[in-house]
Amino acid sequence: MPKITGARVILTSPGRNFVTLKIETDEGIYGLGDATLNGRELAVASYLTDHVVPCLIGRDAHRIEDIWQFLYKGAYWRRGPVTMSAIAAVDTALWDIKGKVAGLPVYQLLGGASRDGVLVYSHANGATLEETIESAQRSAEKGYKAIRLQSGVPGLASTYGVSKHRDFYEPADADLPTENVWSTSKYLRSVVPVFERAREVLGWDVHLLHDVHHRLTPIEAARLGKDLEPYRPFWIEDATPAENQANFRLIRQHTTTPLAVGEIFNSVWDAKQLIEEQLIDYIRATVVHAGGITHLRRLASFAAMHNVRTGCHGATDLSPVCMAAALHFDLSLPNFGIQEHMPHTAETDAVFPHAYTFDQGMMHPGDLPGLGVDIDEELAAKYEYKRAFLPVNRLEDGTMFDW
Ligand code: GCO
Ligand code: MG
Repeated sequence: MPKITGARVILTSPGRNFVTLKIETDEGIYGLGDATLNGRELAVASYLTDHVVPCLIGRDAHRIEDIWQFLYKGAYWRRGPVTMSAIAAVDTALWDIKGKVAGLPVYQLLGGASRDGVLVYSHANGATLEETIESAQRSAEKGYKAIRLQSGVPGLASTYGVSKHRDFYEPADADLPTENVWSTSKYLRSVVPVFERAREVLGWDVHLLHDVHHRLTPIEAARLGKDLEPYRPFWIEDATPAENQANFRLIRQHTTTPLAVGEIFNSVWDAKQLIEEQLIDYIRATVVHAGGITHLRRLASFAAMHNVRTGCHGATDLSPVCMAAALHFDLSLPNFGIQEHMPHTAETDAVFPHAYTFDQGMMHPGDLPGLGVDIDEELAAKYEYKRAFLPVNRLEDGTMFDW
């Protein structure tokens, strides 16, 4: 059995911050886990270093389930993004180790491939409708079969999903939170024309998606879902905040547009009612924020019983270590739906060399033992952690709103 001899947190910022846990064993084999919680990185780093790592030393690295239960039940304070991201990092690193010891890619340990590749969607964005359509065309040219459309809203200076950079979207952009201004009525008027134009230009063979980013009330979301029906969106994402899961009942009563939610969920309990009552079609929780591969598998199995498929979050703040883990999970899962893919910058890819590949709108985790992703520690050390917050959102009259 590989015995855990050490574990440490590596902070690096190749263009954006990443927190990575490296677990070492007496057999010289190590594993990696992503622990990045955007805008709150140091909280997870401290949770790991101060409260988790001391409990890992000397344990059998093969006992993934037992270590998961130890960290979850043993803390007494269950759930929450900080705790669950820390547990996820340990869990992911242990799956990496198990794969390396077995000489098998992690997806083989999860039951083997259920499909040839993983369907991914890109993030197409622009300050105007025309720019968004151009960005979507670039995605289609790259081979994406599914494209999420995010456009600037006429009359609003800036909004979620619209990048300052042509090819990379990075919302955590400031030492103190940037303030955006929001108007639901302006936004609601702006979405349908984007879909209308996208269907004219891109046709009907591509899946189109849209992220509402938790900014509508249930009845507003119901109206948007209904208005978009003629354009057959693949889904609308985070239509309304989901702390109150019953919110989705109202949306469901009014529209056949598929609903996706869950990128900020960290436990199966966050989605229990949503899944049991079949109020959603896709669950978007991901490896790093929802307790690792072990917990996400549990969530996905529960979802499968209720016709809910997965659509894991995959923005740039989820490191290549998380992306690799997600791809192994996606490839193996019977009720996989789709995977988000926002490419990382060349600086990030150089710090995290990886085996996963993209081809014609599909990704594959590769066949290296373990996760197939590494960290170049020397290079990582050159990029010092830099505080970076996500923006906040206010209504035009100054009221604090959902970002
Ligand atoms: C997405 C997300 C992101 C988040 C970001 C927060 O669907 O890709 O909504 O853009 O805002 O990951 O850290
Ligand atoms: Mg989103």
